[in-house]
Amino acid sequence: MNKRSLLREAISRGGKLSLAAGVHDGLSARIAQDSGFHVLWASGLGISASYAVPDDSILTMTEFLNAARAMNDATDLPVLADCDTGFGDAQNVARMVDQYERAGIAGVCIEDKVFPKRNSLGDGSQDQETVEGFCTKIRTAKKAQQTDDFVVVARIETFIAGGSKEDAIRRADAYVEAGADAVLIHSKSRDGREILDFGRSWQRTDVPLIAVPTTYPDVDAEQLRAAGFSLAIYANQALRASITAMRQSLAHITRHGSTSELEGEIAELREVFQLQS
Ligand code: SPV
Ligand code: MG
Repeated sequence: MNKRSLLREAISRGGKLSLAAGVHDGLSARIAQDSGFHVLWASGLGISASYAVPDDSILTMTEFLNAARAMNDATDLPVLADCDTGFGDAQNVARMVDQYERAGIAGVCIEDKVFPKRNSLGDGSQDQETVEGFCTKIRTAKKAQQTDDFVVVARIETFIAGGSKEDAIRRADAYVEAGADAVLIHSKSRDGREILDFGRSWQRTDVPLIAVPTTYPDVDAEQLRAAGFSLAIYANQALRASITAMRQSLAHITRHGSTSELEGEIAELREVFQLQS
């Protein structure tokens, strides 16, 4: 099965929940594959963090694409690439689809914010794209794709913007009508109730539904599945785990002036070589 079909299969609804890992390079992609994930999320936050720049439309499309390509080349898993706003207007979306599809990326996700976007979980507010403006982007993306099974995910930022469930449902229906293959409903609520409520209320049970359980960690996979979600994206846990591990190990060296006690705690070189092979 090609990777586009693998992604379609992973996100398809039918009572199961697939898991995506947010990764930022080939190495993290391989570790996600070894850990049993079904899909790789080429995280804009993760890739931006790997350059130590904000996730605020700072990197270019080419920089994001190169990172997604490294993940794709390093694994057998399908990559769903976080493409922010599509890196500009509808014209940018057309080129983005052309380039990502040529690179073998299985699908792209675009979000209904205006360019330049800011990370959804930060403090600042951000204008949402008009429904019609975003539908134009989706129609453009679907027209630009060359293979039938390339996946275009529409991401709704209504809850991030403080909007209502009714607005989110209206947008979901419009985006599907415009051709979106799946809907990602984002939220930064602490309890995840608005997400579960959306999942239970949205009538289009034939369209894949995706959640990003970052700020509501107490909502587990089973609750998401029962509410109708077919993919959960654990978008930044690998990145955050690596930051903690690097900080602890490097601080140990400057504190102790030796690695003798650290050796047992960090990956052996043999494991590094194995991940590279
Ligand atoms: C990302 O991983 O870049 C995402 C998810 O888009 S979030 O950071 O929650 O916006
Ligand atoms: Mg992102």
